[in-house]
Amino acid sequence: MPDFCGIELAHPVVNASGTYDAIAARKVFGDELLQAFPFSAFVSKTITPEPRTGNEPQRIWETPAGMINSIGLPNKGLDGFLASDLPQLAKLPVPLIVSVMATNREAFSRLVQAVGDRDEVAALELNVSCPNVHSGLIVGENPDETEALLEALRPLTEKPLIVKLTPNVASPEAVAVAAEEGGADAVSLINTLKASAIDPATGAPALAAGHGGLSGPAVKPIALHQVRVVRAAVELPIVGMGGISNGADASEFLAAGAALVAVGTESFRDPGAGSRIANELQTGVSEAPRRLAALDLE
Ligand code: RRO
Repeated sequence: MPDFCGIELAHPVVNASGTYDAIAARKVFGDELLQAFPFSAFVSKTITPEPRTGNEPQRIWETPAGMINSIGLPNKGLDGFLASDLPQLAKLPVPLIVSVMATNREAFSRLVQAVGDRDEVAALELNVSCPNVHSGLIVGENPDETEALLEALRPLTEKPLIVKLTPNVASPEAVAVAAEEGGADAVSLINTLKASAIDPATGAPALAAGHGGLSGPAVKPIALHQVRVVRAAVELPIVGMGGISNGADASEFLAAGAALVAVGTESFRDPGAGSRIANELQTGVSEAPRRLAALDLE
């Protein structure tokens, strides 16, 4: 049984924030979902202080071995989350991690204080790495900003603070060190890689926002590399993610130094991926990786 920042988990597989809507899933699958919840902890979609409608469609575009999203952080805002989503998420049979994001330190503080005060919440993830919100500075791209943010937030709650790192920097390990020095309890990585697609039918950008973030098997080697360099730089536990679609992928992240793994894009294809991957990890048997069979790679 993994112990993650003092939270006991039944297995090491959680969801990547924003990739599994547990409230919608419960409506579709009914209470059966509560008996066979696919993840050992649930990480919420990121919330912001005020409600947001998100970006115009097209917001998702499939790519070879992955997808690009430009969702733009739609959410009910802090008050809507506390009143409407939190009571439903609290019924899930696993610990709840709430992902929060704001564009300045005061608003971040308000979120951390309000969410951290709730008994239903086991830990908070600080999303300092969303590629799809045009707020000027992305805090997580700058080690000094990251450390200063953590120093401001650390005293506001005793709950574990997990910092979600961006892959869109030359040295993610420098940001991880800054998070550790600022008082973070864990880091999670990777968020999505900045990416674009052109719709071949129109010759125009495929996503209404023009660009988005790439996830899925295509990003796995990059994610594994970043987990390795962050592992070498900090003592903090790591939640590793990026293109995990079976138990073999998950075990590579654990071997690279992650304490937990998160499943994101694969849940769009297989909503039960979390339990399948946890089971594959335990048995050591997962489906063979898909290969580029036409290429002679010897
Ligand atoms: O909502 C999004 O567009 C989004 C977020 Br907040 C994030 O952190 N990562 C991502 O790929 N998309």
